[in-house]
Amino acid sequence: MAKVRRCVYDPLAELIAYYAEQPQQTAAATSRAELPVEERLKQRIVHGDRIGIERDLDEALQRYSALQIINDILLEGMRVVGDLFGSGQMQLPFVLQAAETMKAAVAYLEPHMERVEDSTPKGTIVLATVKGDVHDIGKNLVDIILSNNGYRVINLGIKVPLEQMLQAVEEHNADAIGMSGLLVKSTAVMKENLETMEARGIRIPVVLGGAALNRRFVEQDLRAIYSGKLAYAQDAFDGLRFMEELRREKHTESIASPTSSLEVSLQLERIQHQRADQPVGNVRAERTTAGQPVLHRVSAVRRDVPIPVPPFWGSRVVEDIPLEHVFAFVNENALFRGQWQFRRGRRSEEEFAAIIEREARPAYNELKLLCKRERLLQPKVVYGYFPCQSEGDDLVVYRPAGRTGDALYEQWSELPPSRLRADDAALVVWVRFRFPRQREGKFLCIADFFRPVESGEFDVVAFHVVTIGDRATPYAQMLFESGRYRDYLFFHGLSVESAEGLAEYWHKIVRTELGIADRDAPTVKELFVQGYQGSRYSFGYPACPNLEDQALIMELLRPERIGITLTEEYELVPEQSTSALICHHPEARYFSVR
Ligand code: B1M
Repeated sequence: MAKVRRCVYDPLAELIAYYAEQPQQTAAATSRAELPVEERLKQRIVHGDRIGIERDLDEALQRYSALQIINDILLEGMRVVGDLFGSGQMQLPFVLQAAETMKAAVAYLEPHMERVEDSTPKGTIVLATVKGDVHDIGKNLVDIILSNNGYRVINLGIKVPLEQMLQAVEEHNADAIGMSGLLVKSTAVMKENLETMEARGIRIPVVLGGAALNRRFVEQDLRAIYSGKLAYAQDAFDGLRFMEELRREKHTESIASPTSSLEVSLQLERIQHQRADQPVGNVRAERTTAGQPVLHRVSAVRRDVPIPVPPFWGSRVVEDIPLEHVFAFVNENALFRGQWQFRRGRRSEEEFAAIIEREARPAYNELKLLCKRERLLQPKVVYGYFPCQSEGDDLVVYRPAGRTGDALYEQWSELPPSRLRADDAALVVWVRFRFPRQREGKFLCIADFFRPVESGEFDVVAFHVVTIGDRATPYAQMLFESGRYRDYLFFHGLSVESAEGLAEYWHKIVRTELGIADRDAPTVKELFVQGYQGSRYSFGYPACPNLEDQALIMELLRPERIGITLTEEYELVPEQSTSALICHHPEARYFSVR
């Protein structure tokens, strides 16, 4: 039988294959020492091993210029890293470790790059989180990947108005703008920015990314309004591919179609929509302003379920919350896979679980200790229980008639800690929420989960705003700025998931205080999939998408008391904060209004 012989030796392919087999292992120093210096340096990049790299760099400097070392050796290593990441064989934390090594190597070589052209970057991008948005991490990951792959990144930070971006483009003669954002609001800001640029005849290439963005919106809606090159980037490596393509185009001076070839894969935020089976709603008769009767379909949600008694009315602040209680409610799946981006790829469940235990869990345990010791996370909650009634699709929240101003932001001792009836207390309307209703399926609306005004009874609604405090953001920023990229990803991820964990934990406290926690599932994991009575709805999510209603929660709870403010685009600051309306009704579940 003829032997299959490999006749082409491709060192890059060999290197990829080698690391694919053992991506996270540090090569034994002895065997590495025997390799030619070029291979040694590449290995160091791929393994993220920078201890003693200066020796190898000095040796390489005897044969190559600093620029040759960067372009032909180190960047080659980063290319392997990119390929391993792209094929699912390397996890993001290791990519960042490689980037850290790259940064350290470039910093060491910098004094050797004397000629101006030596330090010429492959291209320049102005990068920013758009106006009103405080989300940093997505953009910073793009910064790390680009700047350690030979590009110059002018990172303008968060809440950046378009004018500032354009000014930076001019000042730095940039080749592209990258805009990032967390919320749907930010996608509207991106659209506005593109419209303004189009109107002014600016055609600089733009790349957009962020959680609430999707490829269809960018490639269909936004491309229609902007005639410059425009691309959607699902992750930081898509940002890199965009810049590489731009560079290629620039070099060949060919005019590529804006719809061409960026190999970005579509990631749409997939919301679990309930199946629109048979309409199961009831019909509600209403009148138009002209007095004409109209029929609205409403849900068949029961309106006579028992109303729990809250432990107090009004609101209070809680600051002495042990971190262990919060950590117990951190969703590890969201942390490891969502934030730290450990991917299973083509591995078996068992192999993936082993990676998590070996690489993620020790880092998690260490980080928890650090956060406790240094008090980096300081959980705080403001929450309260309020009398309420539904009125059509509205939820009306009441206050005691005699309370106004600062007196609203304490416990309302004049109200009895019992169920309230219309003639029990002098209540007046304080805040009114208007919720959207499903136009198909069950015709649900959050207001349906509360006693209607006609019942003469007051229901109880809880609200909370939680934060893990104001030390996390500057600490994360410090890690990023000092090039500790892996630590940055880990710490930032834990900080935001701790905010979510705190919300989950506090929801449990509320259920306990309302006396409905006996319906809780036995494990925390099951609580993450609503294994309890009632629901925690956050504005901006699919059942109550109106983010502006954040302002009404601010009015009800005044979360400034725990250091939280709202941006002009209704984002909470610090970013590791979240708010919710908590509802006790047994039929209240997550749903989506389209
Ligand atoms: Co919430 N959240 N959240 N949240 N959260 C989203 C963003 C949401 C889409 C969920 C949903 O509706 N299904 C939704 C926004 C929808 C909307 O705007 N209406 C939402 C909402 C509503 C909210 C709150 C408003 C809820 C509330 O409290 N009422 C609130 C707002 C927070 C605030 O105001 N400060 C809130 C809070 C939170 C937590 C704090 C609990 C937590 C952390 C948030 C944070 O990171 N700051 C959280 C989380 C975890 C999420 C999801 C689940 C994940 C976001 C995340 O951290 N991703 C998110 C839903 C989702 O995305 N599945 C959701 C990890 C991060 C590394 O990725 O920044 O997207 P990201 O960056 C990625 C890519 O997007 C890309 O590369 C990066 C690396 O892969 N990328 C670029 C980003 N920018 C790029 C630029 C580029 C190229 C690539 O070139 C320029």
